[in-house]
Amino acid sequence: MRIDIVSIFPQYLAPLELSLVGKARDAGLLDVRVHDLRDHATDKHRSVDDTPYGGGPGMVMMAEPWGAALDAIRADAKADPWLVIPTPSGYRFDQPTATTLASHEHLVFACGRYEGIDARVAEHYAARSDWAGVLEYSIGDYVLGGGEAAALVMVEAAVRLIPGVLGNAESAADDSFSKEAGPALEGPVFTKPPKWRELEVPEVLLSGDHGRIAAWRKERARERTQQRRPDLT
Ligand code: 6GU
Repeated sequence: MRIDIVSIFPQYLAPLELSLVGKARDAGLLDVRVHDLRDHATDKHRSVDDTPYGGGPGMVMMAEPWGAALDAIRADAKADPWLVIPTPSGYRFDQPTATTLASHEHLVFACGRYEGIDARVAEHYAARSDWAGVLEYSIGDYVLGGGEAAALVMVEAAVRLIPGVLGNAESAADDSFSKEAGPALEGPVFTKPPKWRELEVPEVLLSGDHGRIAAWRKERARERTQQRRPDLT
């Protein structure tokens, strides 16, 4: 899988060198390239934003630098890419969405700042036959300063679903929100020692009775989901 990310803060994407995503890159399962939008600005101040038509507060990112940056990525790509635009005005990004993203050969994330990107950019790339489509996603009901943190979230959620990225021991099958687990949250987990600061690990987990353990875990997950996320039941 290839992922390109365009931002005016390319250093914001440095965490993609670490941990799960960094290891997937080192293993050759993933090709990540980060680009500075300002490299595609046309004036000497390297401007990427301007005042909104119709008035109002804040600034809007201009179509021209975005068009130049995205066309340069397409010229260098093998497959028709999907354009992913993180925005609080987008469709909800959830686990099924992550699974869909993980199935695509090439993703390009356009990280906006300010009041967002001129709407003609999404419209243009949705109509381009050499792009697979345009996807506008929000990661939750709160407002971030820009799309970079949301892109980090979406990339990590998708990359861990690429075959070979997770080891067998850490398989995604029984995650909270995975299809196999149903829409339940996962319950509490414990490791050694069996007693820590007067707190003991639940006896059933030390019993070796796999049937009782599975039933106990299922009940704790059900309780927790009811308490914390009744909307998922
Ligand atoms: Cl994708 N972007 C921004 N700026 N804020 C958000 C978001 C995205 N999702 C939730 N809030």
